[in-house]
Amino acid sequence: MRTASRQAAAPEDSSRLRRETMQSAEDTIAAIATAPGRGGIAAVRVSGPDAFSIASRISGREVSAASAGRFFFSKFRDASGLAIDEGLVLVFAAPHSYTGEDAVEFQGHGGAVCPRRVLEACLSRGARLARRGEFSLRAFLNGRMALSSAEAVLDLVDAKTTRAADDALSRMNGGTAALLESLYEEIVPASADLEHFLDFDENDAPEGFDAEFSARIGNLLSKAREAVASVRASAVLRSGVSAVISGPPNAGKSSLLNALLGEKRAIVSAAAGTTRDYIEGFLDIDGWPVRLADTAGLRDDAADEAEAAGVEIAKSLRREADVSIEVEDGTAPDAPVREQAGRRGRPAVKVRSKADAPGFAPREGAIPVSSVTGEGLDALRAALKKEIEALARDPSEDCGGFPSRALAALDEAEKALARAAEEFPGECTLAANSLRAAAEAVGGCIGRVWSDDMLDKVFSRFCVGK
Ligand SMILES: Nc1nc2c(ncn2[C@@H]2O[C@H](COP(=O)(O)OP(=O)(O)OP(=O)(O)O)[C@@H](O)[C@H]2O)c(=O)[nH]1
Ligand SMILES: [Mg+2]
Repeated sequence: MRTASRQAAAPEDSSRLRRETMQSAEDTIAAIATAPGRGGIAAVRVSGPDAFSIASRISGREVSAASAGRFFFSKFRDASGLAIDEGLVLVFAAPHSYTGEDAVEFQGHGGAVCPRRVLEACLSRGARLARRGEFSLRAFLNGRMALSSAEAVLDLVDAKTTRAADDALSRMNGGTAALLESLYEEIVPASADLEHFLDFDENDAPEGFDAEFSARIGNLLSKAREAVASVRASAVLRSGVSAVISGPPNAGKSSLLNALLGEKRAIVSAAAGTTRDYIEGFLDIDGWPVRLADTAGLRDDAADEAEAAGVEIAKSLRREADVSIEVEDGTAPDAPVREQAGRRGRPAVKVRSKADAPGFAPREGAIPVSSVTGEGLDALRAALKKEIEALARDPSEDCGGFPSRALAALDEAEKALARAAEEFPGECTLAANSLRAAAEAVGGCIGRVWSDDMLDKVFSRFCVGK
């Protein structure tokens, strides 16, 4: 996935951010926590040392640590005593709040005016407007949240499909760490058993060990592969997939975009060269978030400068696409095929359009689709899903730095386990080294030390008192 957004900050950046925040942790911050626009309720969050005194002044009731975990109904008043809204005041005392600081949430009416007035009332009483992500940053700095969880919170808010939200929620709750932890917990005893086995003379080696241990390595390897796939899938869910529809003019590209989106987004006309600017829409393919783009028809003899520019954009989008969808006119006898793989070098998904039209002729390898009757759309969605799943598994895929440490550790462990599977039982000492490498890779990422854990495992075999 190409994603420039929210890559891990360079160390110096994060330490600067940390310094700034540490200096300003004396500040009380406030922000509207709900989305702007019409809505039943809106929440204004306040966090920091003055949160309770600000809440006391806005609600006219004494708010203190003693009110923690409670809520009450109240009018909200500005500095001049004017009632600006009314609703619930929720009180959280440090460290049991989202940020780990004293915090208050005002739940008032939604819309454009009320939440802004409540926020202004907080600011006029000494709070400062929170910077982007500052509540979560404070939660992280106060040890309320791991960095990977803080990042997952943003992903949860940004998630565009249920599946992406579920994934972010699981990462927020330490899903990736749990995955690494459980893999590590299995590699270390295997590693200890193999070391132990190496100590035996060939003759008194336990019966059947080879077959059993081979199966065990095989198990570990498939577990590591699953973990890698799951982390890669997280990266794809997070950044989404770009799919680009291209093909000759009049092939039915814009009609296909509209049919897939279920709305008339792009102009359709019988004239060739209708689409010039590219048109994007959002598609949910079995939970995978997809940005789908319709582009200008590819031809060398564009009618004018604008169309020629559109053709250039189409070519470059097609080159950069995660998934390329090529539409050919199913009623044109020998439509020129201009195949071009997407940036991953995988072949395009080919669509033969106008399957309902009288002159339609199918072609091997191209999905027959009618944007008029909807025929073939399910088959196309299934083909897209397959492509995205392949993309999610692709080890050469750049995951935009996310979550790079876990992924690098898992990749390394997977390689080491694959080596161990080859080496055992022929080269037991090498296999033991490979298992050790796998354990160290995963352990390093979750702050566990192989040698300590290994000693525990080995000594736990001794009797008490030995
Ligand atoms: N019968 C039938 N006609 C279709 C279908 N899809 C597109 N057409 C017709 O084909 C013509 C071209 O459709 P568009 O969707 O505008 O084609 P396009 O590939 O976007 O064309 P450009 O933007 O000019 O490159 C229009 O007259 C459509 O009504 C289809 O599935 N069935
Ligand atoms: Mg078009």
